[in-house]
Amino acid sequence: MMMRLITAGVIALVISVGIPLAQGDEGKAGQTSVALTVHGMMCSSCQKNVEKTLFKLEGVADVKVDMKKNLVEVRYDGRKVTPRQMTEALEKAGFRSKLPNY
Ligand SMILES: [Cu+2]
Repeated sequence: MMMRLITAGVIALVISVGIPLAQGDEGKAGQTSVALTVHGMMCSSCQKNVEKTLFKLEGVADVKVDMKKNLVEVRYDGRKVTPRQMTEALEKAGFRSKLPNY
């Protein structure tokens, strides 16, 4: 189980579209991003619900929703939260969601 979580985290890191962090950029240390696939967003209220759900997780710094593509890009602190925790929170809120390449 733990191994699975770590593997998922590593994969998400590899796939993440984050710009390489400049060394010494302390405020953003540990930050990376992941693009989750999220289904079931039909209107701006769904979109807000997705944003709210993700921002409730500690370590989530930014959420960008592309409803047409069913994509949600999340910038987060990888030391505090994992993409899997994000998809689990979204599932609980009623949105079918997937990690990249799952
Ligand atoms: Cu809606």
